[in-house]
Amino acid sequence: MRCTILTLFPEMFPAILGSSILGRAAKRGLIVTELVQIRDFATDKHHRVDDSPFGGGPGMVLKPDVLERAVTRVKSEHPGRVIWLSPQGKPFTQEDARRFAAWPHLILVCGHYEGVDERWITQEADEEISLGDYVLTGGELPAMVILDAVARLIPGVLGDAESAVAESFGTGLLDHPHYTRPAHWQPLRGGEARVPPTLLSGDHGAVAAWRRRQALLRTLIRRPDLLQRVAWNRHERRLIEALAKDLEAMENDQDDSRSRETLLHT
Ligand code: 4GS
Repeated sequence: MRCTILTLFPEMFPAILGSSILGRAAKRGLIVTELVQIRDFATDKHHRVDDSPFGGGPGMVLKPDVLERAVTRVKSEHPGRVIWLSPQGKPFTQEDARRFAAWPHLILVCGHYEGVDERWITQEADEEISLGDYVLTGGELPAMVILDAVARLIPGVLGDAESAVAESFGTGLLDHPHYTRPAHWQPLRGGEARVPPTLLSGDHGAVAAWRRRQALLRTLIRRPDLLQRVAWNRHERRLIEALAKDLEAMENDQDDSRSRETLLHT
């Protein structure tokens, strides 16, 4: 897979692209990343990439013609789809990561200042994507996040041990809790320290069932919105409804001093 990133700050990328799993994927040729300096496509002698907004007001706006020239050069070498990163875009999800992983060439364009001339988005961007409801200083971190989420879905990028982790959000649920040695840990500050006994039982069926229930419970409590997105089978639907009923009963029981999250450790 090829990914081209258009940015005013290409020096922000090498540490991320060259380290860990992304670095290994690049060395193996599984992903090819190209950084393009937007400023190289300015035509005036001061290499201006931005200008003041029509209508007045503070801040600067990226010039549409400069980005157009940059994207045209990139596409002339390898046709691809253009993603503009901004808080006005569609919130990025794992489903988008799966979609982008199937494209041969992903072109990510990082904004700065107040943004870009809206006509460029209309003319040149195939999609506008947001990393979340907060304001960053530039689109570089969102581009790195998207590339990271996409790269790990490309066959061969993850090793076997890492692939197991791909299961968690792939199911549409939050991950279940994890525990490791020591089985008996005495935290200096006190508090919950027990490993759920099922995980120590050696009963693989019981462990799988416990994890599934925990993942469902956590999702119900923390992110019920996620449950709407997936087409559950009849068995799963019944399990979700039973757990939701348990939760509701706990909430209605005034004498039950346990928090809902306590269910997660039983
Ligand atoms: C995001 C975001 C962002 C918006 C870039 C203000 C500089 C900044 N980009 N998801 N101008 N959230 N961009 O905050 O994608």
